[in-house]
Amino acid sequence: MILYDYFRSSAAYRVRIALALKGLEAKSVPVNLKPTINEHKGDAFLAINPQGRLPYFVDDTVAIGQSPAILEYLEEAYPDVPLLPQNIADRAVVRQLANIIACDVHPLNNVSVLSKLKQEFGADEVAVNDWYADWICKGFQAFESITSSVSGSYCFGDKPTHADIYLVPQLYNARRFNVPLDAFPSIVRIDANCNKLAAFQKALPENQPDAAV
Ligand SMILES: N[C@@H](CCC(=O)N[C@@H](CS)C(=O)NCC(=O)O)C(=O)O
Repeated sequence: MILYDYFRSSAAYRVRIALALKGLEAKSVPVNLKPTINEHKGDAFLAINPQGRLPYFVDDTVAIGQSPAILEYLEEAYPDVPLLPQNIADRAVVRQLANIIACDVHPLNNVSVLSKLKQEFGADEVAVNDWYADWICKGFQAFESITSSVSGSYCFGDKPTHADIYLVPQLYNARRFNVPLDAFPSIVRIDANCNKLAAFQKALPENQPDAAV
């Protein structure tokens, strides 16, 4: 297994958590997303993933991008430690939570979106930070409201699911950008519970080999 990764990529962070929870080891191949380096836009990486984004994952004959596709693949190929509930209705709620972040928060706060705001729309640092916080808060308001009624120790009941796997990296980013979290007590409590688990600690950005570079 190979995971093309960058320590600060929150989409790759999701996959690192899922691999660790399932007890799977992937060889990490760092691809530097730093705007001054842009390794993901170079020919070598584009030949691997034409979309030029992380994560990208290889397992035997399977080679795929898009963290939701990778997480669903891992779920089906390695079901021993399930990260979705058994019941169809419960799975749908977990996917609803995951998609609040995957579809409605993260795409608007991506590096390329923030760069375009700065370079083509003249947004300064304050405006960009405001944009970033706004989309996180809108997503977190909905997430907080839904998870408050279905959570136990984790977002859905007492076992980690895809909902936690999407939440924790997004919360990590929210802290990096100093987004106030007082309005989200359930989210903050669940994040603290997740980060007590060795799998979540192993996946932390600061614990990746390229973090020191
Ligand atoms: N929906 C994709 C998003 C992937 C994505 O945009 N990854 C970011 C890093 S978190 C990236 O590679 N950004 C490069 C860019 O925006 O140019 C997924 O979940 O895998």
